[in-house]
Amino acid sequence: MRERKRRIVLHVDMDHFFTAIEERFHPEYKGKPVIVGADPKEGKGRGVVSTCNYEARKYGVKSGMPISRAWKLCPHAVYLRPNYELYLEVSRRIMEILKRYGDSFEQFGIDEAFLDVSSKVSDYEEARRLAEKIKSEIFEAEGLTCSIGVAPNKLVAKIASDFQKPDGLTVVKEEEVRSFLAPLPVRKLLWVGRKTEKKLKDMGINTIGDLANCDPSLLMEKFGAMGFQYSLMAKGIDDSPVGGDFGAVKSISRDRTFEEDTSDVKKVFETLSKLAKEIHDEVVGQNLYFKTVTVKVRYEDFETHTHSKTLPFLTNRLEDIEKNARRLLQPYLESEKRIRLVGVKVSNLFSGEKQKTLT
Ligand code: TTP
Ligand code: MG
Repeated sequence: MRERKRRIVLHVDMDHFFTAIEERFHPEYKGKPVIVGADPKEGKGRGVVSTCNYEARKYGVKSGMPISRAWKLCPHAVYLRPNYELYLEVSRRIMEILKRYGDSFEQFGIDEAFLDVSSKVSDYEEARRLAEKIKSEIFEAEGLTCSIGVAPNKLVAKIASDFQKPDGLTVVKEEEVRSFLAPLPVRKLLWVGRKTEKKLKDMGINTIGDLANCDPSLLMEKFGAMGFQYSLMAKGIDDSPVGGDFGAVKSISRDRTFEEDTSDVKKVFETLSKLAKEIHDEVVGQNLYFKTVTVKVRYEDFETHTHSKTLPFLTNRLEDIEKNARRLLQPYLESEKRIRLVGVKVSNLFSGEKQKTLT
């Protein structure tokens, strides 16, 4: 059997990123629950929580939850609207720090990155010290904490960074991978969404350990080729390179819930343009190119549709987001029903650095 090259990979994830930045610029918020997201309007607000700090999480508040629900759980929190420009600026500076530490580097979302440090350290003890150094450098430069996972690959490093949040550092050596993953719920694996989780549960598979012990051919019967992939993931096997594509999950999206359900086409298109602009800022800020544009629409009765177009070329232009989003949304505006929410997403992302080597 071909021997796999030994690797050491770090995954860095900033702690409660948006609220941590807000706290840093407003020390008076420290110790209080802080929530960044839509305007709660005394519980009547629409839209969702972007993120919240760990004080707010104690009350059960979570990313993606309706802001009205957050208000019920924690009315005395500090509620703030997001300031994406500021968050992107801080993100950019942190990524500059991280880049210097790896043989290769891959940003993953606004506040996460992978680093391959295989040639920089000779063992896991040295890797742990390097991770500590990175944590203190980010803290000194930005006053923010992060959590780091150290492991033989991206899959395990990502799960490890989440293991002792906030301000955590979890090292999983090669020989510890199976026992580290075994007790965790299957949902911790990237790609295992709610639907897959449910199907696995019906098969009596709850933990990653259960999944690892399941006959791969049984999984393939149920999930096709993906079943084999699940089996490998559950065993902690992942050869994907840092800086390579980590699958089709990478995307940038924004959505907006209207103050009141609307049939006003002009208003919907204006909102769509605003979302396109926000996404474009992030695309350019992260030096990315995209191929696929998706729109989402939710009607007043919560019926939800998404519709995508994959372009024949890579682009980073605002007009390619905006025009395609409009075109994709158009048919949904002909419905009798009023619209509650619209969203835009770009996916099939490629980094500009790679793009340069292609052309
Ligand atoms: P995450 O890293 O998922 O969350 P977090 O950094 O707030 O908290 P944690 O300590 O658990 O890592 O996302 C990073 C930022 O992305 C987050 O601060 C806000 C934004 N975000 C949204 O706007 N909507 C979402 O649904 C999620 C999950 C994140
Ligand atoms: Mg984070």
